Amino acid sequence: MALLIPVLTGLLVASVTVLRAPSAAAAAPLTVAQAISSQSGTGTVVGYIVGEPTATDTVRFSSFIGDTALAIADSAAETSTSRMLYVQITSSYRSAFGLAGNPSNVGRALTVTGTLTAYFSHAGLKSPTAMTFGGTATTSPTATAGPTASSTTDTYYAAALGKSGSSLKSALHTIVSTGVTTISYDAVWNALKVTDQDPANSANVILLYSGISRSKTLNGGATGNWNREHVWPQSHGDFGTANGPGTDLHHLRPEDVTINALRGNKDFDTGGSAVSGATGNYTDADSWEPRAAIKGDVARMVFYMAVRYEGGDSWANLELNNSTANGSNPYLGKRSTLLAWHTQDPPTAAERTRNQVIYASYQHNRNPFIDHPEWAASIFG
Ligand SMILES: [Ca+2]
Ligand SMILES: [Ca+2]
Repeated sequence: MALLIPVLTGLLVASVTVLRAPSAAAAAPLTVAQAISSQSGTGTVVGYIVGEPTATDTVRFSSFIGDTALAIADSAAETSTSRMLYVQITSSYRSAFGLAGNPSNVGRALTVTGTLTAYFSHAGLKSPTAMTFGGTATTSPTATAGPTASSTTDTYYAAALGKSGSSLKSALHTIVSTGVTTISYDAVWNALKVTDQDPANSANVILLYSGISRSKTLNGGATGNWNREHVWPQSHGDFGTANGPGTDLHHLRPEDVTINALRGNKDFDTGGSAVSGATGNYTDADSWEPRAAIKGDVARMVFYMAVRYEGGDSWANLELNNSTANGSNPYLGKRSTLLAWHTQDPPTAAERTRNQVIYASYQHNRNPFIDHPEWAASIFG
């Protein structure tokens, strides 16, 4: 029995470590204290919302007057402004995070990514690129899916950390193109049954645009079936379905046959008429607007494609541009709209889990823009 105790203690420690891992997966979050002491570059910070800063040394803890700034701290009970980080709330985040409109947000955990720089002449974070409630992923699927600790993704991205712009893109291209396993187009069917399984019903997959849960067994080409949607259309670069971009799980998703055909090879942009059978999606002659919950997912999928495929192999150099008339050119638009969608709809735990499953079980490469949302603006902004 005496021998068992250290073993059990060891197991407990190991369990705790595994459960903690997902919370650190996104971008090695900083504490508020760390963010206050390293006011440079971009970073992801986790803290508790404590109030609304109105001046360098003044924070309101109630009776809020605006939606443009937050004070966060490592303790939800913090009252000293010297231990708070002042966070700018830009327009797209105000309705959800502003305290005048949402006073009950006080006390909630916040994960925010942005530029670590003075705000109100105080340690701050400005120009956020992602803001979510909670300390990032806390669900268990990623805990069992494999290594997602920050140390692991930091190792994966080691050659990219600290870079920006074209040098960041170049480093990421090498990282996501090295040691990759490609799968056949036929193997994509079974892979999607795993990567896109309905978390509430293991017999079903979730269809990307329509959001419908449908039986895994209804894969095929008939009306009422689901098939393999290429979020980066095959014709934009003419890559077909040989092992490569046409079978890359990072942008392949299940979709209803009819809805898939309606999307066709359109570029992405806002506007158009509501799509029958896919609530929240809109389309017109030259563009497709996905529903709100997947706008960011779509953006990050095509960001990945533009970095993964650079023309140095047998495939076209895929690139984003601001056109919605790309036809069969190896380009996809509209870059500015996709960047806005990426900001509006930051990565969720489910999206991170999908990335991890592709990495661990299929392709052995990752989508960097799910792990490091702040890299999108640096490369495509
Ligand atoms: Ca989403
Ligand atoms: Ca490219």
